[in-house]
Amino acid sequence: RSILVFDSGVGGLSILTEMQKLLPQHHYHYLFDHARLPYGELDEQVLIDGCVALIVPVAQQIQADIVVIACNSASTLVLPALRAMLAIPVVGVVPAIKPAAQLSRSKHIGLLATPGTIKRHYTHQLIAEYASDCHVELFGSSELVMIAEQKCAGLPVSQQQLAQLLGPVSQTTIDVLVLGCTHFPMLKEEIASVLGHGVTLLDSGEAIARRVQQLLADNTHSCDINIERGADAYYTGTITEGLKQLLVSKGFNAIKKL
Ligand code: DGN
Repeated sequence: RSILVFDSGVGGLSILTEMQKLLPQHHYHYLFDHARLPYGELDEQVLIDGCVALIVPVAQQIQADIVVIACNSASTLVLPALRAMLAIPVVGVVPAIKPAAQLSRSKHIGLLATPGTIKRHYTHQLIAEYASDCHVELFGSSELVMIAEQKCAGLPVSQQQLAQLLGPVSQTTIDVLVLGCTHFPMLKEEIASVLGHGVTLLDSGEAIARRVQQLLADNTHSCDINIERGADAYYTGTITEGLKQLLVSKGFNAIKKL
């Protein structure tokens, strides 16, 4: 099958990795909107219109069987518009609030995401529905997104800068931190070393891979003919040589600028 994975930048690769582990038999195409990164700062209507205009033609062109919006900032906003335009399943990635609330012993958890995800109605609804017994602290950061981008471009990550950015998180007594931005699992080790053993980090990668597995198994209009289609990466804006290397190492045939 052909799976289109979308993000503003490299964050979606954290979701892609989990899907490739669970479902290695499929073709993964990666589309990212570097021209408008970071999404956490964008006007909501600009984000909805931009995502629809970018994703729909690529999904049609590659004859995607499923689209994964591997971005919390976009998923908390654009899913209804995309589903109205596409006849295939569209899976979103949203913060792992429910498992975090279940896992927490102290019932004091944190959500680290982009400023956009932190303020979304969708996120507040998730918290009200699944974590009403918890005290949930919200931390928004676009700087961490850019640090994850730098890391994937092959540049060093300053542990000191990271410790400074995570200062407000360190000062709390949370026992579970939701990584509510797909860029943040790229920095999991660095974040863990700042926060120490007392805080469990939780992201949505594995849950999304299982959801995709379920949808592909359920899909009644599946094509039985296994056509070998190449899997490519598509991007807007610019990318560095370091990021190009990373994408090549992920096995994409071609890296194409839109
Ligand atoms: N990776 C995206 C997310 O999960 O929210 C957004 C990163 C960004 O563009 N700010």
